[in-house]
Amino acid sequence: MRVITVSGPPSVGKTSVVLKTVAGLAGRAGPIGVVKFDSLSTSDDAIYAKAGLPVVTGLAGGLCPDHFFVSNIDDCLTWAKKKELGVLIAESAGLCNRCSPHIQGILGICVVDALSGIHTPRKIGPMLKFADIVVITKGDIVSQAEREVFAFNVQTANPNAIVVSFNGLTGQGAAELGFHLAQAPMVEGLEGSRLRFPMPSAVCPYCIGETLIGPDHQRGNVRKMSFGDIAQ
Ligand SMILES: Nc1nc2c(ncn2[C@@H]2O[C@H](COP(=O)(O)OP(=O)(O)OP(=O)(O)O)[C@@H](O)[C@H]2O)c(=O)[nH]1
Ligand SMILES: [Zn+2]
Ligand SMILES: [Zn+2]
Repeated sequence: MRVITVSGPPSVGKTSVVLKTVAGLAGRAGPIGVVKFDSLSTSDDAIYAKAGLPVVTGLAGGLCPDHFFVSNIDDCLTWAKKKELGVLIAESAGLCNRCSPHIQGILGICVVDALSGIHTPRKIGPMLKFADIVVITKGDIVSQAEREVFAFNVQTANPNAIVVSFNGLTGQGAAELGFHLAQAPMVEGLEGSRLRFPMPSAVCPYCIGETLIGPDHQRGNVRKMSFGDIAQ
């Protein structure tokens, strides 16, 4: 089975990119299914189901969606095998710019939109830096100059990435992305595979339920800001 991770900030066009690309594959890589990871809620499952794709949803709740992803992705492969899928696409909304779902030996795609501002590519972190392919959507609603600077900044943040411009409304770019998807590496399971980036554990008092503010309540993994020459 081929496994592909598609990550990116909310509403950049991940689902649109997946649906347009999959439609162009016309079964070349076997039946395709999707697992959608999000934090609190999603309606993507209904959209994928309407397109005839088997889909399962994982909501991370209080956890970082990428930590939740890596704790569950192997079970998703088991599900996909039972469904006899040829391709499993894992769509995850990257809400935490410190983490990333990309796994060694698995095709990793990061979707960003050109609307998000030309400095965004270097703010996104490992989700973009460690992707094999960076897809840029919504180029249709920015100027030519912004499109070019944005693409340049993406390539600077991740010099090894294949950068694909994609229009999620028309499907322009789907043939190019489909070509790469159809060649994604085959994997049997992920037991023993490694993430490309060690995710920060970030267990601070507020991660474990603290709500009170002030130094008496900030024990453990707390990092304080520096205010230059103004003593605190
Ligand atoms: N103009 C324009 N709109 C786009 C493009 N790609 C996607 N959209 C629109 O952007 C909105 C969000 O698209 P989705 O595909 O749902 O985005 P997503 O990243 O899957 O969203 P979440 O999974 O909810 O985080 C929709 O209204 C799409 O029609 C594009 O290239 N150009
Ligand atoms: Zn989506
Ligand atoms: Zn995280």
